Amino acid sequence: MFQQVPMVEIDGMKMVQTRAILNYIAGKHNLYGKDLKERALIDMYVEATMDLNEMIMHHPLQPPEARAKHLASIIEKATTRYFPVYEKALKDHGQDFLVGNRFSRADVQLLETILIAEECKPDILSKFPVLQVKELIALTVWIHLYLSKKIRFAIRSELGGLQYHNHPSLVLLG
Ligand SMILES: N[C@@H](CCC(=O)N[C@@H](CS)C(=O)NCC(=O)O)C(=O)O
Repeated sequence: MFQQVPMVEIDGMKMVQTRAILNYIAGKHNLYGKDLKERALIDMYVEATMDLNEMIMHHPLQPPEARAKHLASIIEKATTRYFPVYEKALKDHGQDFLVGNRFSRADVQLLETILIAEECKPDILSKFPVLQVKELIALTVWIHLYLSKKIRFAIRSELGGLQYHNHPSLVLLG
């Protein structure tokens, strides 16, 4: 539509715009809260993780002399602004999932952000024990889902063979 990727063919549509795609998949698979308030909270959590993702994605585009400062700023924001919110939310309500005591789009996005942030600093979760456990559980479930033949096939066929089939968000397509 706008001559851009990502583009996902799904349910007879050619969808573009990352957020539109992810919102559709989340709605379709019941991962977007039970009411408008849960959806709003999920959106807030998701948008915040995307803010951090964007900072990380822009890192390689920084001029060499600015990279160390930029990386320090990413780590500082991750550990003082973003991760404490998720750690506290999970700790306070004592549930396994961020919103409504059930798996949602916010949990998927948080896992993706944690994995990307760990590429910047492998021990970035060292002060976040609840997030460490959450990551471990999510990865176990994800690997289990991914290794199931049915899911791998579904992802490949829906994405027409694109190489994105091992992305955490896309495992949900199965
Ligand atoms: N807002 C869009 C941005 C998509 C975008 O910037 N795609 C880039 C690749 S990551 C692209 O297709 N660039 C080629 C172009 O704009 O001509 C989204 O979230 O999907």
